[in-house]
Amino acid sequence: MIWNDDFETLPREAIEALQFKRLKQTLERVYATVPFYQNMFKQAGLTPADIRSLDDLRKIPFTYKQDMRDNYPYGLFAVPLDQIVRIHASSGTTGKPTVVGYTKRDIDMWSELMARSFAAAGATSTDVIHNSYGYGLFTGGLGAHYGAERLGASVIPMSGGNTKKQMLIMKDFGSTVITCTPSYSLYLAEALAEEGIDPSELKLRVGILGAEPWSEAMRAEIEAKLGIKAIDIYGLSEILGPGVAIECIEAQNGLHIWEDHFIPEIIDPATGEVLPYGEKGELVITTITKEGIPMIRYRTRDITRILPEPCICGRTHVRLERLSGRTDDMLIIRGVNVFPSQIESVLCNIDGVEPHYQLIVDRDGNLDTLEVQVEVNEQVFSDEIKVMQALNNEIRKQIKDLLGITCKIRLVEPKTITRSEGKAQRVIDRR
Ligand code: DLL
Repeated sequence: MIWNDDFETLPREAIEALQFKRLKQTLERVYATVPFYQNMFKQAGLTPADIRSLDDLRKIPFTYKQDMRDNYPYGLFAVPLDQIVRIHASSGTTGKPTVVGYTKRDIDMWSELMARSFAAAGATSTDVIHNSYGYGLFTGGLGAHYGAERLGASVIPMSGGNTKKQMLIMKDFGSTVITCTPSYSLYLAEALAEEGIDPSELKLRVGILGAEPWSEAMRAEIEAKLGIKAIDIYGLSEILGPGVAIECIEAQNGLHIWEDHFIPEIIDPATGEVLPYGEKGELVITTITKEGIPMIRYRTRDITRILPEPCICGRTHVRLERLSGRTDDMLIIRGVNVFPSQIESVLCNIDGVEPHYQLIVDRDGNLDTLEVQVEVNEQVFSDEIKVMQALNNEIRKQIKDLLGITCKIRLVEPKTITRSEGKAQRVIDRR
């Protein structure tokens, strides 16, 4: 169902006109209120008046996560603190968290975009939405919660953890939609199987999964194991939280990015050059309606391409191809660029292994080494050693064929790789 026909099906020219109008307002506002942006414009020899078309956006320098750190905690806020009604933060792996603030209108806009996203995923006011994204500083829990309420659905604020209780509630309360990370949905599928609960005994029909990279092959696993449609949702706290882009249930092919609120660009991460639609590169996003902390040309570090072709669902907003990973998660193994999601695709398509894996990167002298640890299923585990050996060779060969690198495969016992309740940690880099 289309939640907001007026905006979601706007013709291209109307989207662009609206984007330009909102961009100008945003630029004028940040120039007037945020010293960081004022400096940035001055250093580039620009004022907001120099931006005369959408194309002129590329004259403006990029902003980076580091800029948020340098202005920690509130330096990039464009309104005084008394207008901020909510603060979230993302932990990140190094240093201080990045802090974001929302005005009342921002929360309203976010709820609206999340409701819109839920509707695109096929959820309606009759659904019971089981929200297993973590509540707290992470944007997943509250972001999905407010959106589900706006949709008019019945939301169960589960948060992460306590899988036994999650299962009980899911069954007894008749949850129809689950919101969580793809890795947690698999964990749940496994836990249900252990409890002897067949997914057909549940009312679950859709999973709205995101917050970490996953592959098409992983989607097939999740859909088969839980008997649901799995929908990919994207977002990041710096830009909003969940609800920046989502797949529609009609096509399940590419994530519509809500262009009446965000301007996406794809750039070459090495040179910063803007790439044409269809080419793969780093996603850069400009927010054009956010008040608390507007972001101009923010380097997301996420790798994707923009798919401008019309979609069968009738929405006119361009789609992002499934995100293949982050520039900073990309492993460089002996000169070859490897995304964990590529290895995941290989593993998910091989019989006998489970979609639970971890990549151990190390250095032996000057050589990078990659060990793929993956769980085998009970059947293979109890089989003869030669079955394991054949499987090992098969995985090694398929990875070599796909990526051109030789890696070590370690088949591990079922249920030995740590399960995640939030974002899965796929890579352990010991270099
Ligand atoms: O993960 C917001 C979110 C919550 C999105 C719930 C979807 C659902 P952060 O913690 O700031 O925010 O992490 C953002 O996670 O830059 C991507 O690298 C990654 N990411 C998020 N969604 C996807 C996805 C939330 N669907 C970072 N596919 C982003 C791949 C994703 N990566």
